[in-house]
Amino acid sequence: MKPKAILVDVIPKETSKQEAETRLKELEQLINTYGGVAVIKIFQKRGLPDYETYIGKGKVKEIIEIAKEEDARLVILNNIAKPAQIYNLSERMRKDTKAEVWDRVDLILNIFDKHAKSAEAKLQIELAKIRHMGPRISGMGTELMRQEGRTGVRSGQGESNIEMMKRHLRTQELKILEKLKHYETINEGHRKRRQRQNFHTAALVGYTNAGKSTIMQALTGKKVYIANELFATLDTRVAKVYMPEHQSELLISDTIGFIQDLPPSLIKAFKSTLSETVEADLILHVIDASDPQMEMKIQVVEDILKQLKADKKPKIYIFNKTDLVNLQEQAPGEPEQIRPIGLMVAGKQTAKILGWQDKDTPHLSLQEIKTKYSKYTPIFISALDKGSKDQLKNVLTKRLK
Ligand SMILES: Nc1nc2c(ncn2[C@@H]2O[C@H](COP(=O)(O)OP(=O)(O)OP(=O)(O)O)[C@@H](O)[C@H]2O)c(=O)[nH]1
Ligand SMILES: [Mg+2]
Repeated sequence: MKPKAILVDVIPKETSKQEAETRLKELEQLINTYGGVAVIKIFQKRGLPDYETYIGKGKVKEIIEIAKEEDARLVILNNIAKPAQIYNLSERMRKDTKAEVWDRVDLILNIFDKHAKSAEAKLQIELAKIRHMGPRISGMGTELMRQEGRTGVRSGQGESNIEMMKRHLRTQELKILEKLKHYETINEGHRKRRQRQNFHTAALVGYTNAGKSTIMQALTGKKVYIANELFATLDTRVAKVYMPEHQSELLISDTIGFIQDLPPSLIKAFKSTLSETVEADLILHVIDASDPQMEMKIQVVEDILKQLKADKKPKIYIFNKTDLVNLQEQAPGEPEQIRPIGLMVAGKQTAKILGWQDKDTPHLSLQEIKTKYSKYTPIFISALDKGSKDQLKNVLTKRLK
């Protein structure tokens, strides 16, 4: 049976209704990807999270009641909480319910854990878990968390135990880093060889589920895993496509997708997987044009590229899934019409179901998008369409000159 989950999001007071709904919708997709099912979605508007339990006291009581009623096994907090806050909340839940408490990063890490196939991906996840969960990853941590979680009480003995645990985790971390070095050396070797062969390289990046792997397959013919779920891809694949004008092969890499609210430590843990992106000559930023949150997601991806120090590279913006949107050009002389991207056919249906106000969504016309992102040679494709391969190759040929 799928574990039942209660989804909770603590959001700043000024968050719009649409943003709040989309955040919870994304969290629901994440729990589905994990294999669970959301029984209720709750948000709480607060200036600051509760010091002890992240969620305010009243809400905690409410959640306990729901968890009992629904026999929920998981409470997922859509935020990044401190280990002590998760511990305190877990203790409250444990008294009356069977529910475990995870924050957003715990959930993402558990999805990674389930999907990871390569030894390299598994090591990176282990590293991220140590960094995020700290003492929570092993049962050993429970008593220590109790000590740390008790506000204001810190015995000398407790302190030294915590130090001991931290040392232990640090040793584990170094062991994994050592093993990961081995993969980095191999990857580095591959990259050097390609450089010697004078191959150009392009890296597909983008928010998770934007269609990166579909584009990879369309361009190169290489069979890759494609699915309507978040984090379908967790490692990096490289395949080539012949570029007649350059009389050489272009190497395309497809990698893990990005998502909002990722702690930098998690991105750092995936350094070895993401090195293909960092080293590429050209970045292909894939964007789901049918997504109402398109612009926010572009920003998330740009921020992560910055953290990876890959933001200054030449880029192409690939607006994908245009089959789901209505994209006619404005005929000359016609009055300006709103042709919104980011809240199109699919977006409008979703908006209706969720009862969003249209005014919440910033509308951008096709022309506005072309102007705004002109630096990045924006192209508009549907990766499912046979013609997309030639469209992409044309743009690549132009940009690689
Ligand atoms: N309608 C439509 N669906 C698309 C298009 N491109 C991809 N999809 C679908 O979108 C979903 C996600 O595609 P993927 O290629 O797996 O996306 P991704 O960016 O690799 O996602 P992750 O690896 O999970 O980060 C799949 O169900 C695809 O079939 C498109 O142009 N139009
Ligand atoms: Mg993928």
